[in-house]
Amino acid sequence: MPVLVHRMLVAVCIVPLLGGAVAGQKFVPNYDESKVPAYDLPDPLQMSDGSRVDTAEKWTRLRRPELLRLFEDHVYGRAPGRPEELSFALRGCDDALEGIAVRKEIRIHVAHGGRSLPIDLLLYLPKSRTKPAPVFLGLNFGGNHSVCDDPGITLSTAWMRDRKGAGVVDHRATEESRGTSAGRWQVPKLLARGYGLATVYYGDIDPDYDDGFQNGVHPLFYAAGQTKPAADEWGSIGAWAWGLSRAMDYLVTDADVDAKRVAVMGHSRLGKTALWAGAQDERFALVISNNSGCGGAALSRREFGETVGRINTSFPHWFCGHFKRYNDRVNDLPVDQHMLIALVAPRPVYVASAEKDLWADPRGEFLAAKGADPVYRLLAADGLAADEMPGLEQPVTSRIGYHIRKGEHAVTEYDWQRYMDFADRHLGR
Ligand code: GTR
Repeated sequence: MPVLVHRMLVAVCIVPLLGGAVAGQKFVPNYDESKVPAYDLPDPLQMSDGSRVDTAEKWTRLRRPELLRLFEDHVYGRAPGRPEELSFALRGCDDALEGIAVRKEIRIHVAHGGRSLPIDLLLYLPKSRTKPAPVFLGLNFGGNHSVCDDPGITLSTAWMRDRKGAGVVDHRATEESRGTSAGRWQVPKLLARGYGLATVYYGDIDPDYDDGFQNGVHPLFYAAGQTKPAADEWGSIGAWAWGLSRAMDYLVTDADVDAKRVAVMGHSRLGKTALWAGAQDERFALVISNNSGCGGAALSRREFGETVGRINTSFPHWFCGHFKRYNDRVNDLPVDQHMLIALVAPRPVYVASAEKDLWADPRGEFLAAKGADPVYRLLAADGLAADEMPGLEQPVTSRIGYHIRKGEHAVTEYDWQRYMDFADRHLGR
């Protein structure tokens, strides 16, 4: 039934530039709902051989693995599992933030194939906790020291994108960059509600630029003579998601963390990453996509705002080589992003949009959440309790959660309050 609902509309005229990959032509995003092309969404409850998935058992044994393979083969690429060597060194454990927090810094040491990579995890826990704390885990854009105004956090020395007003000079963080993303993380508010925060700078796992996969984690796993990932192997989003699982490998060893209540959260490209990590790694008890858009929570087939063709052109390193096949024929993709959300089922998942973030296609994010509903109904008898897109700041808090807030592409305190409410409700306090 919901598939029919999505058999949306109907545009007589489809602008030829929508795919964005026509050489030499400027990409013009479509922001007109009446120009969204007609499309059929693939059915998450139909196997590739055409048979129906009508039991939870068939979903878990056959369809879920099939869908994971399809996303690996066509979208994010296949990632390796745990590396040959994985160890954790506690580099600091101190009271912080005027006594409301314990701050730990952990170096995750990853080694494989004779090469190694350090990944630095920052963990805040509520000082007042009386038992292991539930934790939000997310990758950050600006270095661990950017998430909170805390002089005790080690300043990242890794390469970073130059970001205006973020205290980054010649691709390196300076003291001025401390706390520049504090509004995006709301650490004191999280602690006050009893949650911890675990975070890793995403560039520790793979620096976010297209260098042909010579730096970051990819080379650790090259076979003899291999110089870049094969067309069905991981790009950067696959690598960042892999890094989230390594952070989880640490969290399950920390007795101060309630590892059964770890929520993985991410914004934008890191929201795409959080969804892919949560889809694959069932240790994440809850998954949150904040304004993740194309290649995240938004339906690719709508070609509203950013498109597959456009994202593969601007960011050729994010997805696997095979994803580029679909630049101009998105309807041939064997999956769409509602199926990625469905892979989180039956665990709670939250999709958040922002009114002015049209590039990320808020309606496409809502429709993808809705498209995952039949899988949740089959497994959990609860899905998305909304047939229509809700109004601004009217959160839907069923097992698939959704809101659209006022404002721009960002993570705000409003978003965090909803995520904490959602975690309180679905993970228990
Ligand atoms: C944009 C990109 C989006 C989104 C965003 C971000 O440039 O087109 O897909 O990922 O970056 O991560 O901030």
